[in-house]
Amino acid sequence: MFRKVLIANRGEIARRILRTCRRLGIATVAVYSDADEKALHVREADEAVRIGEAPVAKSYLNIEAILRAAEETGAEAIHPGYGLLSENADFARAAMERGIRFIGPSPEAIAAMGSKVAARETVKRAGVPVVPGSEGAVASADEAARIAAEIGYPVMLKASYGGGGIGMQVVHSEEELRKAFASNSARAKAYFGNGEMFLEKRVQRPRHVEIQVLCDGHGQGVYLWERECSIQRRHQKVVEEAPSPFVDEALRRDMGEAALAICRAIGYENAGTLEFLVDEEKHFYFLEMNTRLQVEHPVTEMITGLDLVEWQLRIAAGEPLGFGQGDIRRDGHAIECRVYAEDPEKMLPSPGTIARMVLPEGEGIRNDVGVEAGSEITPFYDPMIGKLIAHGRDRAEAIARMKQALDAYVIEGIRSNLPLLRVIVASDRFAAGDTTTDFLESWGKR
Ligand code: MV4
Repeated sequence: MFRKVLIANRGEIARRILRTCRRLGIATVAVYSDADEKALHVREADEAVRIGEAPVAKSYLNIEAILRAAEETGAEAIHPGYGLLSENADFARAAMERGIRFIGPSPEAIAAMGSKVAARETVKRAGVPVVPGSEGAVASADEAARIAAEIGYPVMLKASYGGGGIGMQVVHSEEELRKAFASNSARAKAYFGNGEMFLEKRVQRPRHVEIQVLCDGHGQGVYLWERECSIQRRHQKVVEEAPSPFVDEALRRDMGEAALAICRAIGYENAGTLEFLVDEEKHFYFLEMNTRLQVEHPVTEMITGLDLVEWQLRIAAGEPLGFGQGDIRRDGHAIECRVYAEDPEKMLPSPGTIARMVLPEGEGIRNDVGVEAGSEITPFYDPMIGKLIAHGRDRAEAIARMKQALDAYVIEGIRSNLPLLRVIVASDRFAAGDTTTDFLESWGKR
């Protein structure tokens, strides 16, 4: 196992990684920008290195500054967390070339899934269903119109390197498609440096179900069941849970086997997540793969009893999993609510200083937070304050515990989405598990 690990991230996830390192007796190096000089993750790490100014481009995305910090402190490995450089194949390769282990998959595996067009073709070849659509990239509006006529409207126009809904649009007619093609491609090019586009048939009332996997470097892989992430707003997940109330044993097994087939096809190593759309008839279609730890990983940890960061570290250090699919537990039910510093109606960031903060406690309650009273939420970074996770013996108990915890949660000095979370968790539709993608459409439009 590693003796010292550098954490190339900030906020709650930097603290989450620190916690496991400490438990395993691994020394930690934090990195920080000028805006994070007094941040909790900096205070808690054994060492901390300043890597630049507040904007992420000048600090948390500065590959050279981070690699230098690792070399100067003698860190043997880098954990990238999520976001930032976590899915940057160049960063993973640069670390490797300088003799530093990247805690994640190979640069080739990251790149194979970085392009959604390439990922679709790889996944098809592995025998896993994708949503019917274009073969490869669509080069022009004319070609898009031809393919859309074949698959039938409505279609989804998507950007190969897109994310957060950028470059993505539902299209109902050829006229709309011709207009949408150039603008979405240009937007994707501006945001992600690549305007490559593709088409899919639109799936009606889909659910977003994702499979967590762990694959070691010795050919062993397991799936850690699914997470239901259909409650999103503007392509930002708000509430996640495990298991999914919509997934039965047969679907769970089929999706798990499909996830592992994809991992085998690309020689995947470390923790990863396969995202799928599931339609009303319980057909599933591969969407994309996240080649990193995800924000919502705690719900999987709560039902399996596994520490995903620990297994990321062990796999990166070359250890075998040492257990198989039959050893994976699935105990009870877990729900996560993302608490954001934002205006609950407009859902726009609400920066400022947290005057008072009281985290709920109790049986089955977990808080992963990056801030405390006195912390400033700056406009430089993601406005997530923290994640509240509730576990229960069944879904009803998890909901009851989450409701109580949300009522006890106090944040003063800035606005938060706590009122929205309370409404969701107390709703009849949530109780019924009726959590399709249109769940939050009405909220905020009142
Ligand atoms: C779709 C879709 C319907 N049909 N693809 C993809 C990225 C994710 N952020 C939203 N995506 C969707 N892709 C096809 N072919 C609908 C969505 C979608 C969605 C999916 C799951 C949960 C919430 C959603 C909210 C809006 C759109």
